[in-house]
Amino acid sequence: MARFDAIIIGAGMSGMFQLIRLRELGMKVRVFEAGTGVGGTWYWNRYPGARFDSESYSYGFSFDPELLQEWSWSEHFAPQPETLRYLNRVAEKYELHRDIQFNAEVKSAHFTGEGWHVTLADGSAHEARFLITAIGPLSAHTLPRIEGIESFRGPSFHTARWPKEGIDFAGKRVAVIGTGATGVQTIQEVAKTVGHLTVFQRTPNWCTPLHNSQITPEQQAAIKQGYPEMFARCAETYACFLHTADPRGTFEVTPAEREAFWEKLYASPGFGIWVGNFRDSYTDPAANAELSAFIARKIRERVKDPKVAEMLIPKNHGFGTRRVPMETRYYEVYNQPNVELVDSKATPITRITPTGLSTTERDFEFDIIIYATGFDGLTGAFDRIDIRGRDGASLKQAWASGARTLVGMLAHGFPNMFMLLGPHTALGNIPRSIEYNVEWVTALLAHMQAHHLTLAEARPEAVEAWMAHVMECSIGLLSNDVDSWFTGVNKNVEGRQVRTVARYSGSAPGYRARCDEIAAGGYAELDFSPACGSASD
Ligand code: NA7
Repeated sequence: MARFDAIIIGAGMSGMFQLIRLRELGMKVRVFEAGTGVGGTWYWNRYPGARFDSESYSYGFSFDPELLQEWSWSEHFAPQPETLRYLNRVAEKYELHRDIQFNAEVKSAHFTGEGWHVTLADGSAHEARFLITAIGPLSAHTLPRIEGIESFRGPSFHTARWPKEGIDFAGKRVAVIGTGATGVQTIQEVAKTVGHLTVFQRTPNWCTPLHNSQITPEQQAAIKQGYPEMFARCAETYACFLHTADPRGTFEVTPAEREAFWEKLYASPGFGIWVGNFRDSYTDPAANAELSAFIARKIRERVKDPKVAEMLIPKNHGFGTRRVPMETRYYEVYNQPNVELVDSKATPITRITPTGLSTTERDFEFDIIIYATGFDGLTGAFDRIDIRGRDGASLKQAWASGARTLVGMLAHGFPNMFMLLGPHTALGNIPRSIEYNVEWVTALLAHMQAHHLTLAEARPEAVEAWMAHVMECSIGLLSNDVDSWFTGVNKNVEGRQVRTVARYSGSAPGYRARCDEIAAGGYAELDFSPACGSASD
């Protein structure tokens, strides 16, 4: 059996950066990665049209100034192949491959009393004192629970399991099921070459324009010069984006000013219209209704058939209360004569057949079926590994009615397990949170090394306090009343039918302040063994 100081599960951005930092602590580390390459989300999600919705330069790693100057993003919102190339460049620069085992799916991780015993799908066993999960908040993809799904004779796949060789849609009859951020990116790209496209939409989403463009040489120079200021700005904003809420309330300005502000945001690149809007947009129902009405008008202007336009306008949730898909000529797709929109709420899919699918209303024939049906968010990737802590307690059972963590990185009963991007960390512009979480875990491990501590575990009362804070942050959010991965709902997964406070919705600066306080206070929220202040201290 192979023994390491630390095992990291996952070679996405968090696993990669954690490996770099643990090497600096002199640790012997092994990363287990189910895929055949690094990149995580950007390795798996290779569907056509996959790209950033955050500005490329705000999304890359910030820890290596040399790399920032070396790498030139080609577009303001980079496409997936470019991001994967970037992450491969990082891996190459730091020679990460020598500590990563690919094709290595972790099946179980059991706490032994001294550390973690990890088994892989190939049956091999490995041990380490520390277990670091770098498995991503949106990585456990889910297929719909529809009868006959195995029976379809043509190619069919989930967007997160896209065939590496790619797919030619020319002249093909294609179905896309799902209209979340992924479905929207897929649909607008597939529609360019498809023979006939049928979109199955169960719930419409409020989508707004991305306004992507190439980065000019002048912009490139300014970006490279301005990195320190740009990352400093990301560190100050609510969700680490370049955009942050406008301090004004919706009704503090005149209707004309409001309209002009929204027009400006609608015409500007990126998430500004979502996260840079009036401060009360997602807490005041009246403010949200005004904003939603503005976006609805835009949809009606862009979709020629009024009946189709109405189908595309959400009626049961307001703008921004779910993740806003960013689009490029998405609504215009529905003006194409070879594109049909089917309302899967009114006429649900009843079965997948060998040649297509059936709804309650009619039968469809397809050459290709694409499932853009999303992920078991936040805790799904944890559930798929048999994780057992002290006394054999299962993490899945412990979290059956909702995850319980300390700052999203530790769980009581699971000593020496540290979660990067676990539930209840600040999300938003995710790499910014990844870098913070990795540095925090690294500092904790350095503290343990310095004080000869072998085990660390969140104290139950510290978990209680953090969970109370997580609940408190969520009070008054309109998104609480909407089904989505934000509220822990996935109708395709057993036990995920009821809304919970699944994520941390406080500000990223607030989150970091709390984590910094824990570190500065000598980690009083954690139990250590041997205890702090013992003979070995
Ligand atoms: P999402 O946002 O969870 O979207 C999944 C979509 O799939 C959504 O439209 C679902 O409809 C639809 N869906 C799921 N099951 C079915 C069935 N059985 N029938 C019809 N439609 C179905 O996942 P994405 O991958 O788009 O985005 C996830 C995140 O990745 C995103 O937030 C970004 O941060 C990146 P529903 O809305 O549940 O009615």
